[in-house]
Amino acid sequence: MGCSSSLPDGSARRLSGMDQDSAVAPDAKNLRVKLVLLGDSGVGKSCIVLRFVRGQFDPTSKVTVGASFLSQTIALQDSTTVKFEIWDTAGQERYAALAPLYYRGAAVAVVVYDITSVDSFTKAQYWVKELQKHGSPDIVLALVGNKADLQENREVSVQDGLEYAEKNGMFFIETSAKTADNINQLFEEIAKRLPRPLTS
Ligand SMILES: Nc1nc2c(ncn2[C@@H]2O[C@H](COP(=O)(O)OP(=O)(O)O)[C@@H](O)[C@H]2O)c(=O)[nH]1
Ligand SMILES: [Mg+2]
Repeated sequence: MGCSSSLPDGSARRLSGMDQDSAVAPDAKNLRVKLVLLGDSGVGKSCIVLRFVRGQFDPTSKVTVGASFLSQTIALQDSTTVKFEIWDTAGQERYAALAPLYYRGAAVAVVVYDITSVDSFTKAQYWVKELQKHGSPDIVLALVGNKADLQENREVSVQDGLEYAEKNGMFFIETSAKTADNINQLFEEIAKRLPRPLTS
């Protein structure tokens, strides 16, 4: 069971290929960025996307089938707009060899773990290393501890997440796709950290 961010009503565009090129578009005021989510299956990646794009949380929805692609635009205080083209996996996270196809050209990678699973935190560190080795050199990396609503089952401390992120030059935040806690903040903070193209 999991969130499906690939909904059949047309707002989620499905693409058959996974190799679309898109870094930051060359317009200083209207940025367009490819954002990928990485992390263990079940940590809540699809739910985070669905919460951000639709404002919904549906714990009973079906598992995503096929790579899905959703977009959401936000406006920053300096009147810049950022259009996130969000790539959600359909479980390709299980196949490490396929991952480079998925994160190629990504301007942003959001590495997600579940605060109730130390194994998922270990897996997140694997993805960070992978992205440092093979991702775009100026990629913006965010580390997200999701399911922050499940405090009583916590296995990964805030401190551990924060320290790891700081050591690796990442932005860190804990979220809950269920309660919507920090979901918009996650994307706003990423938007602020994007490299801006030079204006001519
Ligand atoms: N309590 C809680 N459950 C969550 C949260 N986010 C996702 N889940 C649940 O975790 C499971 C996996 O979520 P999903 O988004 O499919 O994970 P993915 O495999 O990483 O895409 C589902 O049963 C969700 O209902 C959250 O923030 N809090
Ligand atoms: Mg998913």
